[in-house]
Amino acid sequence: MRLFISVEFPADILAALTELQREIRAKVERGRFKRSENFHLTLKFLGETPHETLDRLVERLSEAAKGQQEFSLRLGQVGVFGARPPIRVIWQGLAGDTERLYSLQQAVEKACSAIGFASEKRPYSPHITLAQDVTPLPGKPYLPQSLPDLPFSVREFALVLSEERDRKRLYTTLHSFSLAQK
Ligand code: 2AM
Repeated sequence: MRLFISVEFPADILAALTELQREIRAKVERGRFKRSENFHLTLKFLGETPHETLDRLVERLSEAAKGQQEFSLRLGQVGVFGARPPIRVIWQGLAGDTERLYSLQQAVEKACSAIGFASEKRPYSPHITLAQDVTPLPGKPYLPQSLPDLPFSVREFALVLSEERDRKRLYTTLHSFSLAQK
């Protein structure tokens, strides 16, 4: 099973991300645009995982969640990875209580490495992928200029199954983990 761990968004954030994606789409020649129901913030990518690891993983993640408090985020800057066309990723960044986000990511990382998942070597770079392999129009700015100021609460995170079905990427939440209340 191909798995990852992520934070999911409320409907107003999904709508704002969809609107940003629509704006970008209208300003570029082409690109791959993530389906809006698939927007999420990855905390850890686990990759192919044996079924028998699932119980231990859920147990460790439940413990990690209990030690982390709910917090608030909002949408931050839009940026790119791999700026030379075709642009590898256009992403939406996060602002707000990012200290707690980093703390949560580290707790998740620790829980996973305790049961044998390889630790991520690269520094955590929280982002929401909006588009990939984007060819911009020559001389035309493609990043949105203004951003909605929408705070949202992070009260849980999810263990997600990633599958390819009918040539579409399908994400299914297998388990949600509630954070400690403030
Ligand atoms: P991305 O948004 O930058 O593509 C499911 O694939 C999620 O795990 C995506 O959000 C993806 O990030 C993230 N991810 C992190 N490392 C990955 C990897 N090595 N392969 C695929 N996805 C990865």
